[in-house]
Amino acid sequence: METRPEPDGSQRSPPPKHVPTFILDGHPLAIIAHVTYLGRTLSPSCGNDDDIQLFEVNQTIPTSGAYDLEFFLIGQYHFLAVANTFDGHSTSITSTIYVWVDSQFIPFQHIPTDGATDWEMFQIGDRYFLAVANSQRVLRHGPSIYSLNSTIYELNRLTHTFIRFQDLLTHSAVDWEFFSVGEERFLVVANSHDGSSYNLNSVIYRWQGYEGFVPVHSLPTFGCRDWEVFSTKGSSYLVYSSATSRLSKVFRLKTY
Ligand SMILES: [Ca+2]
Ligand SMILES: [Ca+2]
Repeated sequence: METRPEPDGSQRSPPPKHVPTFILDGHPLAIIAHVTYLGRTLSPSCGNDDDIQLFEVNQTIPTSGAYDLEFFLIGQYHFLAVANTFDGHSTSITSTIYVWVDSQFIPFQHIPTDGATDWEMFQIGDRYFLAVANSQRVLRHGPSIYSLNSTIYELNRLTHTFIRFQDLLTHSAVDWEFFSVGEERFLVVANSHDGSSYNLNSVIYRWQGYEGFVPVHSLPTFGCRDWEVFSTKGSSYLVYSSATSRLSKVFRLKTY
């Protein structure tokens, strides 16, 4: 469904603050919930939010409890992956990857997910991957299942689709973070809940080529919600936030 702009060509209300914007075809683009806004720029070299004059509704995208939007570029193609969590009845629904064509996002692929909360796109060499965090499967009868697979997909260049690459058992996964230390590639998952406890290990997986991602570290976390990696000169750090505890932890990565 498409929402046309006002007759004067604009909506004078800007999107809320702290919304990530992207530059696409020279336009700033903001995506909020299920609406994409296309902005006009004040200066041709639009590099930051201050240069954006106003946004107008460009498109609406049907979503179901969208928890996360992942915007990424592969070659010349711009993609948007939406993590649909819940449609009011079930968490076992599809999440959709869109591709940008003629100033619109059009569906590229629908992927079955279970309470999807996060998409993480990453590249290893010339291979492109998308990992989904599946948080829970709501059952019609009985308690929800929190320990279930989250899946890594790889873009297949022949079929032009994302194909299942690897399943990893997670416990109400709510975030994936991909990072590199030197030549090594890692994924860390935020395991938040297993149905009875929030006191869980979050797991770091190392890329081992043919074997895919192999668990190498378990980090004790409580109600882990988000992982973020940052580096200073010579050191890399992993920090996680907790939604249930008063402390969040910073881990220093030791490399030998
Ligand atoms: Ca994401
Ligand atoms: Ca994160």
